[in-house]
Amino acid sequence: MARKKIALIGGGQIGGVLTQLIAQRQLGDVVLFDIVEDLPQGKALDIAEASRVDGFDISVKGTNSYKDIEGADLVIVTAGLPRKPGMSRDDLLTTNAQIMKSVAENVKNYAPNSIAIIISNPLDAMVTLFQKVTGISHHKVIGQAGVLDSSRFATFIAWELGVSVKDINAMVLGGHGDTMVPLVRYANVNGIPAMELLERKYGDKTKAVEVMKAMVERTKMAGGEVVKLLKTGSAFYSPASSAIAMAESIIYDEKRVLPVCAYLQGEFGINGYYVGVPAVLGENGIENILELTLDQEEQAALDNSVNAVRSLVADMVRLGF
Ligand code: TXD
Repeated sequence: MARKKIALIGGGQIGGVLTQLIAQRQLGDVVLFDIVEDLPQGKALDIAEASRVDGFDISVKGTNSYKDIEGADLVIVTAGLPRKPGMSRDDLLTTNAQIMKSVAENVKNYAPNSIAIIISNPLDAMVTLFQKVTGISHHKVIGQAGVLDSSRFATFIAWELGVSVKDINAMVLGGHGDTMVPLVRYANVNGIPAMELLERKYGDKTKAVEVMKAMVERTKMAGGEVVKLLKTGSAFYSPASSAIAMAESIIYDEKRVLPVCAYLQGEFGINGYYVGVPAVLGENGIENILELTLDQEEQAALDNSVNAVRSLVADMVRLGF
């Protein structure tokens, strides 16, 4: 099998970790692009020099020239500013839309047949813009948010119940903002509803609901919690790992069911917007969107989240993008 070519646009914090993870897992040859001179070359050299110790023989190239991404099979975009303490993701809109537009124009030129995973914030708007500018089919332009938000939710549940996080299934739907929708009713430990285990732990339904509510709130604010601690940027290890899970499912055609930012055409009653939903990821990108029954409260929360995405996209259009 020919080795895949993976282009990473943005050689900052997430781009660097992505490069290392791809190298260690030998997912494909990496081209790391950034506009900052020498930065991607320096990171690529540093990571390549670990090849003997880590035992990988893929090529890792840093570049400031878009020509080097030519023919990439997979493109992962992290270009754009991260949040500083006190900022919301939406505060990044104007700056990052400008960056995303130029990234998309170049991907359109050099890698129009690629599948793209977008990570830059504000996520839902950036995916929308990237797809619009490149014209790449919707099912091949996918946003990363849900895998991370769900992993955060699962981590908190595992800590609370004192069980391995490997046995937690928990999903977060909706936009990648404060209105995201952690699905409590479907959260489980190897099939056992998380709420049932919480009720048994506390012997009290009200207390169990209160504890779950706190975990839901922490999940929604988890990005901000990290920003506040780091002070100079936002989370980067976990977003990189999350994008790698998506990339692996695509490259190895695993058909994993992952919550991703996908373009909806009527699913969940939503039409014409990119929103976080469970999807099957395989060699063709998004191969299926899995709909599930939501109760009234869950559907209302999802609708509220979609409204936030809608107004973000409207703001972006108003700004001329
Ligand atoms: O789950 C998620 N989707 C996210 C998204 C979780 C955490 C952070 N998320 C967002 O990813 C964050 O808000 C940012 O918008 C992106 C990238 O975060 P990162 O932490 O990697 O930011 P850095 O370290 O500032 O890196 C961004 C790089 C930096 O090296 C810039 O020089 C580069 O982007 N950059 C560009 N690259 C290419 N082309 C252009 N025009 C460009 N402009 C800046």
